[in-house]
Amino acid sequence: MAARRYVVLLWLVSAVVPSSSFDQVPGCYVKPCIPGWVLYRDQCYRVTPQKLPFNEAETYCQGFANRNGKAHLASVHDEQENDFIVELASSAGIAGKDGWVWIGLTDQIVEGSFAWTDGTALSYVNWLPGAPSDGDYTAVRPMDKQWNDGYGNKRAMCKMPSFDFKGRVLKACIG
Ligand SMILES: [Ca+2]
Repeated sequence: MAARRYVVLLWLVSAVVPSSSFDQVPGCYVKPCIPGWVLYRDQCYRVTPQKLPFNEAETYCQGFANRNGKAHLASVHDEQENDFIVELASSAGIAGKDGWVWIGLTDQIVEGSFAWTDGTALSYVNWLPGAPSDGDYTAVRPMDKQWNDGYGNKRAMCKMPSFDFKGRVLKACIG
């Protein structure tokens, strides 16, 4: 039993977090999010430290995963989740009229048909007046909480299931 638990721990450590993250924050973590990610409802969120093109940001997010699923650019499903994302982006220093953060909404596959990169249903939008126009990728601006479509390099909001999503409790130790 103990041996099996050890194997699970090793798997979790190797699968969930890049070693560099563990190197920075030694200790044991018992649900719900890996270090640097913030829990909201049953999901964990993190703003990328670097500015990236939309599709590279999606790939970056997908580098984080646990047994409940992998991260994607964040989908946003209601005003409360939008408010949470805005607050997290603001706390990461994204502010002002030029302060935007990618979320996972794109119409790059079928022009005019927006879809979330995590495959969840499009149930809520918060476009700026006049948006979307001719961009393929969506960002939210904390200043007014609204969305616009565009291009370029931006910091991005990643979202992944928490460890105890579906009632599971997992533990990872480092250092
Ligand atoms: Ca488009």
